[in-house]
Amino acid sequence: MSDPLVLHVLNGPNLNLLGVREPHIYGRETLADVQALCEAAAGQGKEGGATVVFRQSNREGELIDWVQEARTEASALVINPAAYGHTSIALLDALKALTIPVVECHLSNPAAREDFRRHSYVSLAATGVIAGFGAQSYELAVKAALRLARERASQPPR
Ligand code: CA2
Repeated sequence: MSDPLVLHVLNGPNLNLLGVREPHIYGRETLADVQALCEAAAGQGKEGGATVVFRQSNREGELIDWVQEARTEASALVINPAAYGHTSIALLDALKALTIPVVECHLSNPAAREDFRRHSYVSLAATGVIAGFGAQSYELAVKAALRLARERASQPPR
């Protein structure tokens, strides 16, 4: 049997405030609720399920360290870079070093908000982007990332 997949889910600045402020934009779920949603979507603890490593940081350097860690430790990465998606070339450079599938995920739809949210550096390194479905964006992102990881695992090594 193949090794169980490991999915890293990274969350950027201020997402620790989820459910506490601005529920009209980001929903009522807390980050702990989102983590539980991701674990359920990954089938964590079930046969054939993936293990989810779920993290949040307000520090750009810490997020970059975790992206670098995902290079060797994860089968796929889901990242909600929050505002760093719009600003961080350093995060983009770290993501570009990955060969695993990367799914960028947003609660809101940044394309339908202020102009400065329309550009994402992270999108340049993402396999795909899911945005605008609230907490459900994470569920969709986890499913997409694991599907890509499974496809990759079933391909012969190159
Ligand atoms: O929609 C998303 O998921 C965002 O990544 C959220 C970021 C924003 O800068 C992006 O443009 C889109 C903001 C995260 C801040 O989260 C808060 C949650 C509750 C209360 C205050 C901030």
